[in-house]
Amino acid sequence: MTRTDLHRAREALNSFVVETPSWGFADTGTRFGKFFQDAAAIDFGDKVADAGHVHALTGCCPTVAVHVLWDFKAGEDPKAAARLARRHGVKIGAINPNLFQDQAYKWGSFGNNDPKVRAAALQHCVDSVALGQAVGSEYLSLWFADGTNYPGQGSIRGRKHAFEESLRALHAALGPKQTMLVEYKPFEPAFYATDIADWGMALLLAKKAGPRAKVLVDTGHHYSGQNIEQIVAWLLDEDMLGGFHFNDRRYADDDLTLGSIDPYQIFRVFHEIHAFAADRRRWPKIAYMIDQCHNEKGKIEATIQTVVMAQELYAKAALVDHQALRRAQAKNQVVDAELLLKKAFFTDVAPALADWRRANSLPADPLVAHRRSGYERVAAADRRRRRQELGLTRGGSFA
Ligand code: RM4
Ligand code: MN
Ligand code: MN
Repeated sequence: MTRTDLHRAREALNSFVVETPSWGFADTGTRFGKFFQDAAAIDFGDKVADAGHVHALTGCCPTVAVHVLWDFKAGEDPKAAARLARRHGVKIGAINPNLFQDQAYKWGSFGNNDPKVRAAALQHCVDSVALGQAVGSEYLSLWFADGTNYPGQGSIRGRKHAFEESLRALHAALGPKQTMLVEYKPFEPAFYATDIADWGMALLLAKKAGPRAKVLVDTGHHYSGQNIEQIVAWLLDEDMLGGFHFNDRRYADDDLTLGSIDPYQIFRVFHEIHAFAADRRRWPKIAYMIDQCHNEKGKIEATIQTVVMAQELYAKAALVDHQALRRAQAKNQVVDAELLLKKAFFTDVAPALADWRRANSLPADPLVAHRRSGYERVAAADRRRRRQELGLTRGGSFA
């Protein structure tokens, strides 16, 4: 790395934080089964302890996203949860309402044709807004499982209108410092027509909802071959990119470790963000979040691996020479332009990461430090015992 490269990469790392998901530390699985891991988090206390441990080792994960029904018990004081998180060195980040688990949502939540179910779904979201205010969270992160499975099953336009109405009502309930993120997903669990199936639909709905509604891009929620960085560039240009859910995919919504399949894809996404910042001379406000569930890898190891990969790719993307790129683009020098991206992508940013970690009194290699720390062994022994006491010893299955 040149001196300029080192400087650029370090600057980039200084401003990069990524949020871990509480559910990524717990025993989650595939639709067909769940394989318990001794060290997996059992309750919210375990989840924030794990998130705090990841932050202590990586120095760039100060917040943890929560899923309302999985992390909060009815009647519980949310401020107590925020205090617990803080004791472990992290803050509560995005609040994710749950609009898919309850039996009432068989025919959808915001898109349901029963106004009573729509009202209950909206109320749950409004309660989640209040919860967010109580814990000082900036983001309400919305994902809807809504849609239909067969042609003719529902009115596509009718459902669109229902979404417009509820999202507008929800936007009106936001506090002045809150932003709502609208996530899209092409299919699953609805296999014929998901109500918010792509970024165009999410964009339209967010625009209609109000100025503090933005689009959330889950990297796994795209068809194979879709150009995600182009979507990102368009959303940035419209000031409508609110955040990311990071994961990687090979086929569909696989929730694999970020960069495990195609690291260049994530680099290109980061490049669009750096290029936007270079052109506009301002950094867009983006919530970088992880959305991964690991069934085979250790939860903490996979999370650390993800965070380190995100830092590496973000630092690499910071190395693109934007002036040279603009010149090459102006002269249609295709090869030179492409090579500028490739050069940055293939630069070894290890020295910059080492520097940055040293400057922040962090371990040189967070994964190695985690393995040496004994955290997992202690957590496994403690949680194995508690799981036995609670009778949580049987694996879940599909039927
Ligand atoms: C979805 C989507 C959401 C997540 C749920 C559990 O596929 O990615 O973000 O909250 O899964
Ligand atoms: Mn997601
Ligand atoms: Mn997903």
